[in-house]
Amino acid sequence: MQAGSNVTLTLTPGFAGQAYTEYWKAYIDWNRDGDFDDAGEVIFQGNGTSAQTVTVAVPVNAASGALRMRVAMRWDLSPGGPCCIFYYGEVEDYTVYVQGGNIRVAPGAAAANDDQAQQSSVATVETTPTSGFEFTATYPNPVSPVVNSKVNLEFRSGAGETITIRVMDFSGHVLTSTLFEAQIGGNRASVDISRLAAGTYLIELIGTTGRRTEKLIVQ
Ligand SMILES: [Ca+2]
Ligand SMILES: [Ca+2]
Repeated sequence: MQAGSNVTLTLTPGFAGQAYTEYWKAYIDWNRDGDFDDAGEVIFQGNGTSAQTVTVAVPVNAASGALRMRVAMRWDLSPGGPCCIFYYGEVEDYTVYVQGGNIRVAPGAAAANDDQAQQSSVATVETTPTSGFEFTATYPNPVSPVVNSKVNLEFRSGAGETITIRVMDFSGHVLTSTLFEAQIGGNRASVDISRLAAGTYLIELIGTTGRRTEKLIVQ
């Protein structure tokens, strides 16, 4: 999705037998602060027995990179909030990719993101750090080894050199370690996660001028 553009989405209900009236509610965490509560984050509400066509206006100040989209479909009643529990229906999370929005905000800085969204009408550009690294996208994240054996890493590097990419658990145990030839500027690498158990991990980039970690959730 390009920031500032309109994207058309089709939500199609599946029925084992006859069609029922389903109520839909869909969200995108545009500012990537971990909730669907900010202005404009409800992208669709509606109901019907067949497919729903949704026009999504991608905000110009959306965060760039991977964002979470949640689609809830409930029989007979509105699904309520993004974390509502109900019996007849389904909730699915997706990852959408936005380009041309704001510079990606590191997960640890998420709390400040609401404020940043308000001052973000200023155009931003992808920057290359003068040293070390900057993650620009990690996807899919969360990842399921049943579906994807690898996680893609996009990051910017301040140096062209051989770096180490490690996956660690939260106790600091190194589970995998590989070498990667990083270029100055944008890079894309992948990490094999096929043998990781469900849990939360850290992906770490290590070079001579710095290191950077990113949280990875394996489902
Ligand atoms: Ca949000
Ligand atoms: Ca928020």
